[in-house]
Amino acid sequence: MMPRLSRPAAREEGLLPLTPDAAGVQGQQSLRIVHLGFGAFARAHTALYTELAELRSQDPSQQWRVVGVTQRSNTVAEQLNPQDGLYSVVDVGPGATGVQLVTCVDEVLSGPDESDAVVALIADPQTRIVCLTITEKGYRLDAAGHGIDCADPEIQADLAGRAPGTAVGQIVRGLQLRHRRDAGPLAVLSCDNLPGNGELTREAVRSFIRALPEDGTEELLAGVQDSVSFPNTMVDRMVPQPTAETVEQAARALGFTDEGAVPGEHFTQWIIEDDFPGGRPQWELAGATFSDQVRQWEDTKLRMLNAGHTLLASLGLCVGAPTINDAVQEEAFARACREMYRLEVLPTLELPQGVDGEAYGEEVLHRFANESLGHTTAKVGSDGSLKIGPRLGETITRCLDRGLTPQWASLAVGAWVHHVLHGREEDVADPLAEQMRRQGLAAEGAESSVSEVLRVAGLFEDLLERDELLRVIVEWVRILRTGDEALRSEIIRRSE
Ligand code: CS2
Repeated sequence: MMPRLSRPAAREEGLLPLTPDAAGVQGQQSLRIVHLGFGAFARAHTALYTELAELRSQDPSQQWRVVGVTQRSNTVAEQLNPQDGLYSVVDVGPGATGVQLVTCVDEVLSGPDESDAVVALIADPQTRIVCLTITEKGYRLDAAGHGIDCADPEIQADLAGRAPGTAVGQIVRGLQLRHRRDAGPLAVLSCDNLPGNGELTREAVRSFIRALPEDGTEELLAGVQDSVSFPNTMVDRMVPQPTAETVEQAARALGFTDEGAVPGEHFTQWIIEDDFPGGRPQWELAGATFSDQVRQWEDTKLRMLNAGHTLLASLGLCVGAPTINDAVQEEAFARACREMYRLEVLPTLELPQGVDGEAYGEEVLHRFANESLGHTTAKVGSDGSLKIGPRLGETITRCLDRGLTPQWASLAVGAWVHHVLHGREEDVADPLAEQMRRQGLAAEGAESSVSEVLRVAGLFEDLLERDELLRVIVEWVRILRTGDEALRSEIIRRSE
């Protein structure tokens, strides 16, 4: 039996960087990042950047530490806490460079059970950044995306004053306490795949504060305005769920059992707006880019990579392809993705300076074909009701505005609708799955059925008035109903 990873054991093996004391550094200031939604992505991306930045930093006056917070289950806390916060990231596929031990995490709190401790940490003056990777649904935004959804029972319960269970509730309670204590400035850094993620998070926080029943909300809003920043960011790395194989690979490299090991493709990118009033790690030393073109980067990544992911995952789910790699190996599906990029996304997208759109698309397709990654269509295709709007909405709107029929983006929507209506029930992972299927199937005729699913999901409401969009989505759904082969040959026919 291999011993479990822990700080004393890793120190003995020489796997840990020297502590400041041991390195002879006096009076170092320890600063903290509280990371809400400490799942596999956060560990293989954001926390890894902090680790590498700290290892390469030449500034001995500061040390950055991370406390992770889980949103739903305790699994990550159970994996990491017995290992004193240590875990490793396993590089997977072409270009892979091995296994990196991450040592900058102090502990993982369980958001649902320890929310008072989470609030206290957010309010602590040593905390300078609250990072979020809570996925699209974690924000609990209203359908228009202009703030939190006050009809959400969890938000209502948080507003009424319980120990907060939602991420936005925890942030606001933390800010309230910070404000009372005058604990100094803070950056709230959303790292989720939403366009304008910083602005959306600011609006979520502000709308939550405005909805609070107590006094003092005006003052708190002014405090947030003065001392809290919400930088926009674009994050990119494909991180599948860890498997037994990940744990084995980590064990081979470390000589320890690491139950918290996470896999990630070799490619990684992070573009950030530089607005951190309480300071930040030198993430640029780990390869992050500080830029004032974050919006272009976010749009490019969402509308190319994430939209392609959604297209391939939906098609893959319809034909029973288990992974993204399996889906992109199908000639028809790879063609559909290329055509969507070439005809619908690139002509309507403002690229960041110096980026070649066609080459970007080819690189993305190459990354999708990473056969060691095992990124499942089930995972990528989950939560479609929340992912489709940010990934495909802009492309569809802009094409329609120019009189172009976005048939490839509509294929992504059609395949998703088909899966929602006719996939095996247990395979449709979406908070609205049951409602979308029930109401979709109750509607009479293909057209009403499709528009009912989209209506329940709150997708493309105003666009559906334009017959063209509904027509082309319904056309694909009809083809999907006739079978996989008909689908493949229709895609090939239309792309020739
Ligand atoms: C994926 C993303 O699961 C999904 O929805 O599209 O997690 C994707 O892998 C990352 O955004 C890549 O940076």
